[in-house]
Order: sequence, then C-alpha cells, then structure tokens
Amino acid sequence: MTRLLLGVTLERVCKAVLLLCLLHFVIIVILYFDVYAQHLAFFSRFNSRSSALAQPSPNASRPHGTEAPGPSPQPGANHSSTQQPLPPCQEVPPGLVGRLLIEFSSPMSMERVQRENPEVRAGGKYAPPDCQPRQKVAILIPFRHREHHLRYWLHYLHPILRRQKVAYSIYIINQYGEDTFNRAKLLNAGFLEALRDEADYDCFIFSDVDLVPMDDRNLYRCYEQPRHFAVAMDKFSFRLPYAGYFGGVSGLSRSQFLKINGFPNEYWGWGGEDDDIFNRISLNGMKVSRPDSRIGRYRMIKHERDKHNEPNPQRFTKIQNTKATMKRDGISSLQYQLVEVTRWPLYTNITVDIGKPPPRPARG
Ligand code: UDH
Ligand code: MN
Repeated sequence: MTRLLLGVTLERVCKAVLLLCLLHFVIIVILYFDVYAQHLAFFSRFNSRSSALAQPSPNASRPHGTEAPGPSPQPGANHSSTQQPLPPCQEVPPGLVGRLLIEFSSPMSMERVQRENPEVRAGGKYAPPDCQPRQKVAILIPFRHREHHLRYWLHYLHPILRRQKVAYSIYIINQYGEDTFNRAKLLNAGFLEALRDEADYDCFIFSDVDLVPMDDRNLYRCYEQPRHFAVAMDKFSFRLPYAGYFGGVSGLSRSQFLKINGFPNEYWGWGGEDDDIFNRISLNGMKVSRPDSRIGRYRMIKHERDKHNEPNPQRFTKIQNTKATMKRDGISSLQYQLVEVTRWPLYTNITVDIGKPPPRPARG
C-alpha cells in the first residue's frame, strides 16, 4: 500500500518536472524568436538606410556645369517616415571627452580623413542618428590656397562635431582669383549661399581654417548672445589678446547676424574686420558671450602670411566708423558672383568672385 502511494507520488512529481521542462522550453523558444525579430528589424532598417542613400545626392546649383569630383556620395543620417520620432538631443551631449590632444606634425591625407569619417554625408553634412538636434548649424570657412590646413581641420572637427550632437554642414567659401583677400565679405557670401543650399539653418559659425579647438566641451552652436569661441589661442599664450577680440571662430544665429546687417564688405587684406563685427554687436545692444578660457582653448596651425592678404593700413580708421558704415555696408549691400558649388565627401566648396578693392583715390 505504502509502495503504491510512493509510486503514484513519484509519477506525479515526474509529470510536474516534465511539464516544467516543457514550459521552460516554450519560454526559451518565444524569447529566441523575439530577439531574432528585433535583429531582423535592425538589419532591415540598416539596409533601407543604406539603399536610400545609394541614390545620388541632390546637388546644389552648378553654375558652370561642374561635376562633383572624387569618390561618390557618402552615407549619412536619413530617417524613414515609418520610424519613431527621435528624442531631443541632451542639452549637454553625453559622449564628450573634454581636453583633446591636437598636433599638426604627422602628415594628413584626405583619403585618411574620408576613411575615418564614413558617417558624413556628401557635402560635409551630418545629423545625429539617435536624437533630434536642437540646432541646425552651417559652418563657414573663409578660404584660399590652404588645402593642407583644411585636411587637419576636417580630421579634427568632424569627430568633435559628431560628439557635440548638432546637425551641421561644412562650407568652404573659396575666394576666386588672386586679388586681395577679404575674409568678412567671403563670410557674407557664405551666409547667403548656405541658406540657398538649405533654407532652415538656425546658426552660423565662422571659423578660420587653421584653428582647431582643444576641448570638445566648447560647443559649436548658437547662444542667446553672439558667441566668440576662440578665447584662448596658443599664439596668444592661451589668453584673450584684448577684451573686444572677436577673431578666429565666432557664431551668430540667423537673427543676430541680420540684426547687425551681417559683416562689413569693405575690409580688404588682413585685420580689422573682426573688430568691426564686435562693434556692430555692441552698437546693436548685444553682448558677446564666451566659454571659460580653460575650455575655449585653440591650436592654430603655424603659417606665414599669405600673399595678397597684407595687413590693411586703413583698418584703424575704419573701425572708428562702424556706427556710420554698418547700415549701408553689410549683407544688405553685398555683391558677388557665384562661380562654382561642388559637393565633396567631407565639405561643400563654394567658390565666389567677390571682386577687388576700389582704387585708392589719388593723392595731391
Ligand atoms: N585665409 C585663407 N587664405 C588666405 C588668407 C586667409 O584661406 O590667403 C583664411 C583662412 O581661413 C585663415 C583666415 O583667412 O585662417 C585668417 O587669415 P590668417 O590665418 O592669415 O590670419 P592670422 O591672424 O595670420 O592667423 C596673420 C599672419 C601671421 C603671419 C605670421 C608670420 N610668422
Ligand atoms: Mn591663421
């Protein structure tokens, strides 16, 4: 009798164990398919993204019928309409690393920079894939014959800007011909051409091609007040050279830029235009904002003075007259010819003919 009872109990226990095993197996199968389905969804998203980007990029106007030379367009962020809306990017990007090691001794090739930045789309465009950026930024670089500096700039800046989680495009504003250089007029032309390319930029950052930030906490975006980024450059012993310095790298929102009537067009050659811009900002009731000097540190690639960019002897008198000149000289009076727009993998080149300085009135 006791044996029979023991046998029945044992049988029940065995059945229960078997049932548990079966249940366990079913749960494992369900979980397995769930993970598999997620993988499938991920890869199908990835595939649709790369195939969408295999299309030729819509090109900006090419006045002289030029083709974008070099390798084919690069992939970049492109969200299909079926995807969930992205969460807004965090105010302070989580992936910043702080102080950076910047050096210009090892040679840099464009092939290497391209290879190391596959996320950048044709024309030097990027948007964070995982969050909705707070601003859309056009970065404008006044340029002529500084290809070796540009390679370093792109090498360092693309990864920094990606970590900073902004949507951005890089525009090289290349001065056509060999007449006297005019940094501020080039930047005015760049402002209009960037907006012709994409009409919804919120923010414009104006950077010399030879200046690389040494800290990625120096966020390339626009602020409540016009921003001066290059606070502590190595060539000025990491100090602001004077309180009203606004040179090197600066940033204005679209409305801040328009409020000051853009930049002056009449500073030919080196110097003064940045002080004129500083005056415009103050005269229009705004105040320059800056990062802490421990964060706003920069290295400038060492170079000699360029040809056709001699110091402008008129700059000292001109900066005394900003109040009188800013209303007539600026983005409202800008004249130039667009020569060529070319989308390269890591930047958009915009070549403009901005003319030459007016002849000096004869003395006597
Ligand atoms: N730029 C060019 N090409 C030129 C001139 C200027 O691309 O021919 C652009 C470039 O973005 C450059 C910016 O304009 O970074 C400002 O010009 P700059 O770098 O010549 O100005 P900076 O104040 O130099 O750095 C002054 C000359 C220093 C000579 C020192 C010799 N030891
Ligand atoms: Mn320089």
